[in-house]
Amino acid sequence: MASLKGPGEAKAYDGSNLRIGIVHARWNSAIIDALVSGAKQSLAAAGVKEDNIVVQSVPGSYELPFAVQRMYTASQIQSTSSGSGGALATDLLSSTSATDLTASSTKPASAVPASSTAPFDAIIAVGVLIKGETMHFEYIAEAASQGLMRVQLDQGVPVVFGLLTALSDEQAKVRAGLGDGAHNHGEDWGRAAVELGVKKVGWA
Ligand code: DLZ
Repeated sequence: MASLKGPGEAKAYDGSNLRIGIVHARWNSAIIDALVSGAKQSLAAAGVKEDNIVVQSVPGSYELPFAVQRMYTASQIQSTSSGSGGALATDLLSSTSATDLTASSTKPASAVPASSTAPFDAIIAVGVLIKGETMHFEYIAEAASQGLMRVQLDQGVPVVFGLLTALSDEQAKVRAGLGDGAHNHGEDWGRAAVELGVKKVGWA
């Protein structure tokens, strides 16, 4: 029987026009590496070009909201100053009509160069918090969660919540696909980034 949990049936969205950022914390790096790798696999499977996936890191999860905010605004500046990227971004925005919402993007893959300078279509924030003896876990989880939500609403860019809040090492490992039958949540985050990147315009 299919599991009750999870994102439901996955539709295939075409990510070949997208530019996606990944920013990850370095705390608990073995688990982080597996999650980032899972996210990148899903992005590649959806057609996102390798050169259009930009990966940055920060020390810990507490730094994620600031990093996402800077990554996105820097990509906007880069896009307007490089000319072609700005034009490309405008072109892409106007190319997706409201009726495209659940369909794959209709733009030909060749429309986006292998290495784009357009603003990010979505950013995945990846962190792993494992509960310890102090209150760090609670404070960082709360601050990072609120901060990531604030950034996506303030900036108008989809931010995928790739923050594991595990009560034990084992819980974190299982959610990073490390172990028999374990599911890598990073794969879901990659798919979520593509879906939101495709859908982010034309909600009217
Ligand atoms: C300090 C701290 C602790 C105790 N635990 C974690 C953790 O489990 N996962 C994580 O991503 N970061 C942790 N950090 C680091 C903070 O997120 C942050 O990097 C520092 O407090 C510096 O601002």
